[in-house]
Amino acid sequence: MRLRNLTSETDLLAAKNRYHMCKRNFFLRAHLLLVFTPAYFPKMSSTQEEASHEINVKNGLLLYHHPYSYYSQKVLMSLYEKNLPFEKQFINLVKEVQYEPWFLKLNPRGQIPVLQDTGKVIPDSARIIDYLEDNFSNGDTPRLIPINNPAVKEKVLHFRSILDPLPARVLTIGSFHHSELVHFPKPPFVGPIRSLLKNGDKRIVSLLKDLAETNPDISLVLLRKVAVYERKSSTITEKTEYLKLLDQFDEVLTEVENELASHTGDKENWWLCGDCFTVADISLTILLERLSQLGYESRFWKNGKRPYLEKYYARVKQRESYQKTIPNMLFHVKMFMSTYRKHLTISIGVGICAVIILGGVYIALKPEK
Ligand SMILES: N[C@@H](CCC(=O)N[C@@H](CS)C(=O)NCC(=O)O)C(=O)O
Repeated sequence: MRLRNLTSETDLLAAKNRYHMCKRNFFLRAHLLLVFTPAYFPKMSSTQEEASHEINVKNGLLLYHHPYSYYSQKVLMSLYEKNLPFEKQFINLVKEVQYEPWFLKLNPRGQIPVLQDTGKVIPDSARIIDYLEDNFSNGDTPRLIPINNPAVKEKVLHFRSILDPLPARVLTIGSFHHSELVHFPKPPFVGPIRSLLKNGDKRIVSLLKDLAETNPDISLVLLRKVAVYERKSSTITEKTEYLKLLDQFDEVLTEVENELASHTGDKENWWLCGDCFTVADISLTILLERLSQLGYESRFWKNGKRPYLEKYYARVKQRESYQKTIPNMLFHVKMFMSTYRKHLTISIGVGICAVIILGGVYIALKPEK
């Protein structure tokens, strides 16, 4: 009996100890979690390559870019297609790094992409692609504009001339104003990014006007950019005008579809203009990618609307250059966490605090057995 009592007293003591240990561990773990939460958010060291905010003079090719930028993607895909070694410097458009004085020295328009070839600076995607074509087209670096076949070259230049002027920015921002026109937009054009970009133009116009005042040497370039933003603003916001713009995309894609449909027999495996992948294919790929990300696949090619285009898009996604250029889901997650690091840390911190307080109250008030 006494032994049994002793055992039950020891059990009681052990249970009490376990209960207090548990309580201490709970607070210790919660505290550690709270302290180290920010460390779990990657700083994008490998993907985002946070800019050093200065001109980076190095030997070789250096591309100032953003992985989501339409025009940067064209250059990236060209560099990968040509197997050229190059370095990248991330320009954070969200933080408006493109308007910092050091970057305006590189490109007074405050736009990416910009290529630096040791001391030479080349802005504008089309100019960069032509520069690469003129200066790096031998051995392992294939031509993206064929020179030996005049008929193919003419076709490449024609498709480039109708694809390149399609206004990607207006298409993109307009889709956020008329979201009833799109179906299932994909990352990165989901969630808070949509409202960030939708409302970004007004802020950029006033920033450009301020910059033009403080930088008289480049004010003409900056004010010209303001004029373009203001001229395009009704196409973005007015639905009838925006629909007319979508018609322009339709017209171009119909011409592309007809060309692809004509590739029969031994031309079955052709790309847009011939058996070689060219700059016209790069322009088309990046356009299809953007339309898909915005949620326009069913409007422009899915459900039997343009079957050849649909097949082409599925095929081009298999190319290594596409996979290296277009960010994947893991990248989107990292980018999102990095952009909204502060907000996420605060929300999770608040959440954990609430759990600690409620957990503490529960444990403290729970009657001891
Ligand atoms: N014509 C230029 C257009 C470049 C362009 O519009 N870049 C966008 C990113 S896709 C940009 O830098 N936007 C930032 C801004 O204008 O503030 C090209 O082909 O490179």
